[in-house]
Amino acid sequence: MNLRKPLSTLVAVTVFALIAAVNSSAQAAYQPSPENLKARQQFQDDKFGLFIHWGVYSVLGDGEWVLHNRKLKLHDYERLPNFFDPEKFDAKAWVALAKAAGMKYITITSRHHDGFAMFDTKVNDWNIVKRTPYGKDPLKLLADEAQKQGIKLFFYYSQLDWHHPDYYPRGATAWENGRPDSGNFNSYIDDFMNSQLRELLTNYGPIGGIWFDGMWDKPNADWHLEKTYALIHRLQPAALIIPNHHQTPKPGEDVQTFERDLPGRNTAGFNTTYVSDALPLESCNTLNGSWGFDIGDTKYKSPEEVEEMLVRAAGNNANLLLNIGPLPNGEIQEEFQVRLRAVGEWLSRYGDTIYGTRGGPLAPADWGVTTQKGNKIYVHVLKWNAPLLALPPITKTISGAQELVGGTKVDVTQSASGVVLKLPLATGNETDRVIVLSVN
Ligand code: JFZ
Repeated sequence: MNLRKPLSTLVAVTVFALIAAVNSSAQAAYQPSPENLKARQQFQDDKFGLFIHWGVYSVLGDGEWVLHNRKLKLHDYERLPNFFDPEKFDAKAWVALAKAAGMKYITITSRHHDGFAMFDTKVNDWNIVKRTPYGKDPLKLLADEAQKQGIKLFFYYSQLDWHHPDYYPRGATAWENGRPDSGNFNSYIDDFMNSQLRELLTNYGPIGGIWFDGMWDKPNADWHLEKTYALIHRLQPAALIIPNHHQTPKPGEDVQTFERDLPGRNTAGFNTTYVSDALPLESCNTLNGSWGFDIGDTKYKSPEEVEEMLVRAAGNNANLLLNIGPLPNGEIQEEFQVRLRAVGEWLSRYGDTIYGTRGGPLAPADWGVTTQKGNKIYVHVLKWNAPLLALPPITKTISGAQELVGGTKVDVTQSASGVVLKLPLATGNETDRVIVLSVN
């Protein structure tokens, strides 16, 4: 080293080297555990989950944002738990419905932006056990039942809180709701939120993971993510962290999720176009137009629309997390049940081409998508009515092609310029015509 360099340069160089070292170790600090990596594979194999938005807001039948949308005072909103009494809630029936729909996991709101815990938290009394006539912990009942019926349970957890005084300084969605204009955000995260997370990761058996939402309310705040993520991974190494922050994944996160969108598409306008090639992907959407129960929302998607969403998600190498908002009395309305069961019936015939697959060799297109598993490529023809389908080249050699349903042989020609399939005639209005290619 040139000792004649001024001391200031030396110091600057040393400080720079130190910062670089600390930075790179922060990036490299998260090494997913073997359990976690295994859980990621399983998550990708599972492909289809049930999203549930359910809270005291359900009583008003005006969605989970009603507190904010109607600019209510907390003092008034706090009356709601007094008449939240889901006497018809039946954990066994909910889990059985998810299974009948062909879903492999459930992600339920442990608390939404109103901060109201739908579980037995000891950290404060803004929760279902303390404040409602129901007085029980539905998440515990659901966790036990999920365990029994062999389906995974994830907890949605809102980091954004419209009710807690320490959620301060407040974020983009703030309004004058009667909270004091002071509070300790560090305490909100470290003492309050992390204590609740500790409860969720300790008292409910093995859980699938935590689905975070709300960071977008204060995008520049320090959310102490490393600390929170480390806590979760320490308590349950296999639990997956799934953040709905609409940004590039950060260290410690295990799944990249896209809200009302296929990965990278950003038709919703608030997602990122960046798609991780390392993390499992998930796309969430609603069965009607709403997350929480909305009494005026009759925009139900048909089973065929849901099937197409699921197929397109799989072709994009992503899971589909499909939402329903149960009624305040704990029932799941008939319109949802009928549609979910129909999708499950369809999956009993088409599931092989979805579960356990990964995105196929061809880029998703308007005509359809491909999925793959072992030595099979599944060509999902969604929108194509002509007799010949010309596809881009596939590197693997195709040794045979047949229809999934019925097994009829399909004529296929493969050359350096592409693959041409002679499609069977469409018989009516099937959502998805699947051609199975055997490759080696
Ligand atoms: C969020 C929640 O606010 C919503 O209630 C629901 O739980 C959904 C799954 O997730 O939705 C968002 C979040 C952020 C934006 C839009 C919808 N955003 O930043 O535009």
